[in-house]
Amino acid sequence: MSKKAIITGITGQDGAYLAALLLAKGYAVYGIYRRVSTPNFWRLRALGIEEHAALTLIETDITDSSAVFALIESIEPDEIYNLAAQSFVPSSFTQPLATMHTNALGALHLLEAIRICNPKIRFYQASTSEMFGNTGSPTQNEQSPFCPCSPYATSKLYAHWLTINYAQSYQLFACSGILFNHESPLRGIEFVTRKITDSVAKISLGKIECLELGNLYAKRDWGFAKEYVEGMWQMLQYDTPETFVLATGKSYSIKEFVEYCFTLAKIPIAWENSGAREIARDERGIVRVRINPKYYRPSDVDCLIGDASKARKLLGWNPSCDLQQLCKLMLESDMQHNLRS
Ligand code: NAP
Ligand code: F7E
Repeated sequence: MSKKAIITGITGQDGAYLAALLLAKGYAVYGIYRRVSTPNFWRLRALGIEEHAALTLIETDITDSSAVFALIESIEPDEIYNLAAQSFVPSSFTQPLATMHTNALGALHLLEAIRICNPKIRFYQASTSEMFGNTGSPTQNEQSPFCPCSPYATSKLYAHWLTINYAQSYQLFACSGILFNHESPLRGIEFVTRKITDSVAKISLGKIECLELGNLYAKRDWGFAKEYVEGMWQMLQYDTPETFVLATGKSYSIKEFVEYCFTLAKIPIAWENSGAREIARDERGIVRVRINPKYYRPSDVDCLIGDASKARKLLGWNPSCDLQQLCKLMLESDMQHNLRS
């Protein structure tokens, strides 16, 4: 009989890629989405799995503990992947309580339901490199100290420790993946990589003139989402529940990502000025990038570089997509979208 997996956050970037992976492996997948006024299954459609016979979509808000209990009791899953979250860091500063409800209490509801209904269910918690914050260590692995810089990061740290605590206290197979930034053509448009690739595509097609950004000097370790969901699955197949970092080990600034994209689009740019007055002009002198201070955060993480040695050694996880390939993939996809719309 095929294994049954629940994925919370099925309408998000990782939810869609993970669903495609599990369906390809023969799982029966139960995708959890919350009620919204306009259905948002476009990512499942983009991957060609929206109508898959082994995919069942179920409306449940993970902030509702009774609904979460009922869900787990009725599905009787083998594995649960908790990907649902308010995942946009700036919104966590303006909506800290809602962020905490979903990201922290949502995980608690799932772990309690597993503990009470069936402690044999394997549980994956989507933890994040944001928990390291400005940690001070040059690279971050499973032993690095945490120093969260946002309500998002603190809410995720609660869920992370809760996952470890439930594994230790109740012998659950509950494990946590500390994933560094991972992107794709399915990334939400407000995250910086997709905002850049979409805007450069629009500039290249003459649809907009200029891209507005915040902190150009933050550095991130960016990988390809499709390779990261493979690691999530591998963690739940491992012998024991463990924490694993998934990352590429390379870090680039937002400014470097912008430069790669303009180079790929064959629009050479040159930078002028500094601070909030920094701009980039193209060869005709048109301003193509400018700073808008509204995109600055109350506090930001300066530099993240992950060390995924443990996942490479124990899981055999080995991502191959580098930043240049990722930029190309995302820019080409956004060129196609913008040509069609
Ligand atoms: P995403 O695209 O923002 O997807 C988040 C998903 O959570 C969406 O399906 C969203 O539904 C759903 N959701 C939000 N609140 C919910 C609620 N109350 N009940 C049920 N579902 C709810 O995020 P992602 O990039 O795929 O990331 C997946 C997970 O990994 C998240 O937990 C994120 O925090 C974490 N993570 C992401 C990264 C990264 O770089 N992508 C790195 C580390 C960790 P709607 O579509 O209705 O909004
Ligand atoms: O910002 C800077 C911004 O929003 C990256 C989430 O998936 O990854 C993601 O969180 C950096 C920050 O991602 C703009 O200040 C400059 O330093 O793309 P982002 P994030 O905050 O790193 C982690 C691992 C998660 O877990 C999260 O869920 O880019 N930046 N200018 C900007 N960022 C945005 N969004 N927009 C700008 O205009």
